[in-house]
Amino acid sequence: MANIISLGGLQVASRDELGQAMAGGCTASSCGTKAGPADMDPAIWAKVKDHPCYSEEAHHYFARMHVSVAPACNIQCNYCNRKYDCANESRPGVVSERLTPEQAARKVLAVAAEVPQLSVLGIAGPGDAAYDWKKTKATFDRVQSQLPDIKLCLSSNGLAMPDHVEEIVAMNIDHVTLTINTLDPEVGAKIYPWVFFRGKRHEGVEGAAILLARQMEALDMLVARGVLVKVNSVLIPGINDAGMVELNREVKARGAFLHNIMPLISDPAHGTHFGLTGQRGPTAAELRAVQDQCGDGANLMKHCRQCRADAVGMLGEDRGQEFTLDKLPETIAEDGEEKRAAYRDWVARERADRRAATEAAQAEAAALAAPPMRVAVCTKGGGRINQHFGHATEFQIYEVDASGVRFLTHRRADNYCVGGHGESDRLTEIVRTLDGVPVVLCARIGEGPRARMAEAGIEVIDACAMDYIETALLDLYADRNRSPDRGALSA
Ligand code: CLF
Ligand code: SF4
Repeated sequence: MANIISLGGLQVASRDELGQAMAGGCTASSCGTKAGPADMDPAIWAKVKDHPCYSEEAHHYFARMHVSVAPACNIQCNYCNRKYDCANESRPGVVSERLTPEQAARKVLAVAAEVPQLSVLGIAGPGDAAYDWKKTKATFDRVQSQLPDIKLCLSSNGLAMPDHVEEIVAMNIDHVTLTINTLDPEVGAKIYPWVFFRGKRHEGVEGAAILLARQMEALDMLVARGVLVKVNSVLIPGINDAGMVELNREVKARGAFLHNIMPLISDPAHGTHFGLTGQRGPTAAELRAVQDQCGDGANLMKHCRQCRADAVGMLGEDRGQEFTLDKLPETIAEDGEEKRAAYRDWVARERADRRAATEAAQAEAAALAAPPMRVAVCTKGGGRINQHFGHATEFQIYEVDASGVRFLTHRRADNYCVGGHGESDRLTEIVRTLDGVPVVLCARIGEGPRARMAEAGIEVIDACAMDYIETALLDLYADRNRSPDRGALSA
């Protein structure tokens, strides 16, 4: 019987068919990501290549899932209301399903059987995975014994982390996120009203000083043992923004693998201290400015989606509602491991093809001397331009010039349906979302929306449908700067 592999609505009958289906009619390919196997130690590449958060390239191919099993927390953050998801690694607003370790393991098995892209299980709140360690460990132990190919990942405020580093290493957990918002206890006191440490509650600057010292201890211990540490920082205007560059330098000096500077999400409806007292989050421009200032610091993560604590799927999507406890099947399909192995084989071939094609396109673009171009891309994953403009819920923003292609950020846009109710409003919102980005590449667009976008000064091109993102961008850049008639990619 044919080996059916389901890829988010796409069903193909074998590894080769999977490759062909994803490749579509593409003639070009690419992958210009800096963080590839040529840029890092092979042992580190082996740890990050399938992790959608630790490798920008991997986020095009691999999915993560979170389970919420560790609700207890040992600190209070002013951006958190524990009735909601943990703001360290999730978007506040909706209560997650709290699971026992047994329930969580069942859910992971069910997802792994259905989603061949799944490569990582994370525990990321609400609560602290290191403080509520027994439940975290029980969950990871169960999953590891049944799904040894799934990587384990956890996120913590760091206070309890030094007590568990040896176990984390013994359990082969390669990825730990520490949320560190400042180096300064005075600033920390404005973020953390209290911490609970060694059986005692500590408030204000004293509590913040304990937390910050433990965070640095945890970072040092993990790095010394070869665990890849990502530092998350919540950017809070007027509170910790002035110290973010210094924090970036410090965590880089201590060996953090990535630094993820995330915007504060604050709303009175979330019931958080910051929400209720009117503390605002940063604008996109403020976030970008801080990230730009950190340009020479620790590698910055720019593709974070601030996931929910029960998120399932690729980073740009959330299939969590398909896998709530009540929807889990009685019997788990047995061919999940085979499907995941087939998918990984295909990704390895695809990556090699993409790199070779990018090198060729890059060679041509390298000879040109022109200003950088910003381009928005509609993609469903796989590193390709494979999404209809009307189905895009977010745009990935890239910059391309003679030195190559750089991913800048993603910008969210409401789901927009061609010909549907409110089309005009949605297009207006998309135009606003794409401020400063004059070109969009997508798989298809209707003539009406294309004309409307053109009126707003944004050119939408669907002539490179199914091409690899980087190759299409390099070809576009070369066409625009080589040819006075603006090149063959114009539709
Ligand atoms: Fe989850 Fe975090 Fe692991 Fe990723 S999320 S525990 S490192 S598997 Fe990723 Fe989500 Fe951003 Fe976190 S996109 S919020 S960085
Ligand atoms: Fe909330 Fe997470 Fe902070 Fe604990 S560490 S208070 S769960 S945001």
